Amino acid sequence: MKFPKNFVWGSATSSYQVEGAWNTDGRGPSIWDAFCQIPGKVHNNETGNIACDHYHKIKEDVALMKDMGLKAYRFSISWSRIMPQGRGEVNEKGIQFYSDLIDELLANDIQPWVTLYHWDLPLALQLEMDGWLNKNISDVFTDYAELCFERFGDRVKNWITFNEAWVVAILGYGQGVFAPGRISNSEPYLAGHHILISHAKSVKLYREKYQSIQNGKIGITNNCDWREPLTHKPEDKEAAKRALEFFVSWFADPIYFGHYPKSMVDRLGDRLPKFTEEEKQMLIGSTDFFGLNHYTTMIAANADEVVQGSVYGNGGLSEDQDVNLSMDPSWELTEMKWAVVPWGCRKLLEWISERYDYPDIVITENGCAYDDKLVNGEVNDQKRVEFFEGYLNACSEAIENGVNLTGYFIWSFMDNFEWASGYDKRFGIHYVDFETLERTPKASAKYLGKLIKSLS
Ligand code: PNW
Repeated sequence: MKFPKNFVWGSATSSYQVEGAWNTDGRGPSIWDAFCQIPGKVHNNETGNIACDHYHKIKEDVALMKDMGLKAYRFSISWSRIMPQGRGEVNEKGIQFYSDLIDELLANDIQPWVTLYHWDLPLALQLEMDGWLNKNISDVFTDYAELCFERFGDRVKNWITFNEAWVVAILGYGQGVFAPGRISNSEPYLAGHHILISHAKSVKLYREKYQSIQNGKIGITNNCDWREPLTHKPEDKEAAKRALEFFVSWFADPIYFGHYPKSMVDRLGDRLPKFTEEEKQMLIGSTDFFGLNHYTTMIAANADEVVQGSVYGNGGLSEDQDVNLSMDPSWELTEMKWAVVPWGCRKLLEWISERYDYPDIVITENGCAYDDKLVNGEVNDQKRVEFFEGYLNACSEAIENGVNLTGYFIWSFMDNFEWASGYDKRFGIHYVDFETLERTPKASAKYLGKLIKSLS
């Protein structure tokens, strides 16, 4: 494996998944606090009330990062922890928590990579203005972003506005399996549109007011699986391309080209909103890097009649794409039933590079869930070790083939609240005992630690 000298080796978490302390020190509720209260929405009706109690364990957790030789930690800010109502009043105790975390990271030579929105919208904004369905949310989000730039930007040099707008739109507003639990075939496109505008506005503000003084970078993270055509027939190749467009180009085309992909415009009619000329100009070039979360691969075929697939992993609203998805039965599956296909990662990196003219790409999440067990104080997650070996080899090949991959973040630093799956699915490279909250490095953490040290 070969990686550039200053490659960013990191690991990631998100606020609601790890912090806990849901009502501590003045934090306001988010839509995930509310969603977890609805019986049946989350596995065993679990919540993020305590999660990993990261809120009270930052010294311990940063020490574990340091042990592994990680160069960067990607975490997200809980909007309602620092602005309990989403706007107006600022909660200084919440600010203090993130400020302390940032200082602790820097004291240990670990770069903070901060995501502003990883799905935990302040509940007040859902109730008062209908969340991402209201166009005015872009100004509310930009005020929140400014508070973060103001308070943390002296020390934070890497910002990510949004994590996975696709998940918010499709799982939150299309299929209703994530907060706010809405089911619709048009709201996903409206919510996604407002997220894009919110992204562009906050980037504009950062660039005009903060970037020249603070010298940071700002971008957005989108998620995408690879779609491999079922056959060499042109219609299947088109179908695979269309599936990728409905997945990642939905959000990346506006940011690189100022408009949605033609395949979406053609199929969605009035359900796909339009950007004004001003919004287009604001969107074009509004990211300093291509943030990518990648987990799996599926096979795509042209469809005259669409078979309704699984809830997860369909990209776009499946009925809008005319694509049928399937998996090769020989592929190994993780506990999420996501297939392990390292070459899909390489092909996706190459596809993105070609379409968007070789941008700097940062993999801001890659990882897998397995049914880990703590035995005599150790977790032997050999499958996860092989997963990372495979995907990192694929990344190294992509770099050799001309992809400008500049960083890689392991999802996740530790087992945590895996959204609708609760604590049942373990993605961590550190095992968390959710009774005692004790952390144990898994075999994968040891393997990755050695690898990072040998490569950097
Ligand atoms: C990402 N899908 O979520 C998130 O950024 C993390 O918070 C999460 O824990 C991780 O991946 C593992 O799930 C996704 O349905 C959720 O394709 C669902 C999908 C993709 C990513």
